[in-house]
Amino acid sequence: MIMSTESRYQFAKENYSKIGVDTDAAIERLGKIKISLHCWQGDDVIGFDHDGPLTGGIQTTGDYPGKATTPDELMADIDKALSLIPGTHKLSLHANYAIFENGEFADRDKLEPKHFAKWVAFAKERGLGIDFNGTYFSHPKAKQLTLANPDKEIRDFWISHTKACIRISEYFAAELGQPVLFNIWLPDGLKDVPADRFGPRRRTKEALDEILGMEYDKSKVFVSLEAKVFGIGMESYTVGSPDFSSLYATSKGIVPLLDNGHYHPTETVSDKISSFLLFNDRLALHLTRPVRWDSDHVVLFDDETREIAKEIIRNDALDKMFLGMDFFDASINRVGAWVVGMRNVQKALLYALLSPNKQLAEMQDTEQYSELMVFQEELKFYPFEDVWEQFCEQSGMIAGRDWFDEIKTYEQSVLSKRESVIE
Ligand code: RNT
Ligand code: ZN
Repeated sequence: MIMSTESRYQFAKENYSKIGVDTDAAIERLGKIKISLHCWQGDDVIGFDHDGPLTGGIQTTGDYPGKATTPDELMADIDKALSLIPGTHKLSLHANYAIFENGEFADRDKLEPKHFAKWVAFAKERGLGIDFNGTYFSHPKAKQLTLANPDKEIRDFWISHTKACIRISEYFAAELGQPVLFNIWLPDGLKDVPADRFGPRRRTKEALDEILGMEYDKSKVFVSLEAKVFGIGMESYTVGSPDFSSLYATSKGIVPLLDNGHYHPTETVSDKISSFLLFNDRLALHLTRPVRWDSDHVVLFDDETREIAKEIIRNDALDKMFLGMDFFDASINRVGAWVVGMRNVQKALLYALLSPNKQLAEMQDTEQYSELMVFQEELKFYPFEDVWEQFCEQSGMIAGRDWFDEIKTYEQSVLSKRESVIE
């Protein structure tokens, strides 16, 4: 006998209710969680303001055909991805995705809201929010050091860039009526053993202080600082290390941003979240998948992603979090990569929402460690899939892998016809 989605869901609902979990409530909560879709997966982090390669200690690998090379192409690809992702989300833009019209150009220190007007129109039409990122790489003034540069002129350039970005973030917030996360990730570092670790960090601290001294609406724009342990060509010293960035963000009352590809391989962001929540009002995440290093592979429904989701849900921290994705795989269909990553984050959150968190914590507090292990293992076999299917159906989305047929059709009819492929 083949059971309908509805009867399978009823069966799952009953099973979960026996352990005190309300599946309807979980689905409802999941439907409201916004995740920021990172625009840079669509074009290998190139953007529209320079011709040169991607620099700054990060790299994309692969040459899958059909990447977006114009704003219209990128927007069409984002639309395709969004059409296969349940819910209404946010778009994470980088400053180098400014759209210049009629031959106009503005360098990064001179960016203005009008250079993002097309993105605002795009977001408005789709009910999306926007998060923003300063771009301190792929630029002649970002050879090795930006805010840490000993040359005041270069430091000032990047200070101006950041201030311009904060003003643009205010514009996004005002236009879209939603708070904006503005993230600063600095690639500054050195390939070899430094002679002075203090100086570059002091200069960075002072530059950030100067930036944050500007007037901006702190109830609408949340500035975050992203920590990192190393970059390509910056193996020996990273100015914005985890210690520097966390201490700076926490002491200044801005938002720490944890990217789960930015730590030593046996460190986990899931273990860091609770500590940050104790000392910060807000916390931002870049969800990614590091394979042996900061490789920025597509997010999977894997142990660490689930563990991160559990920390958010069981600490009741959803309202404090900014969730964004950050990966760039150029070796596979880029639109499909977005969809898999977003859906996996949603699956991990659903998995966490379907966990009897109070009961489990009680077992820990009463030292029932064997029971706790047995129960946690058993939960892995609960009918999670049926609840996911119900969630997708309610959102008007395909639950199983058949959504990929749409990506294949899009590849045949759109991606494979792009100039970059035909040339
Ligand atoms: C780099 C950081 C940063 C970038 C994006 C493009 O290691 O993770 O967040 O990936 O800003
Ligand atoms: Zn990141």
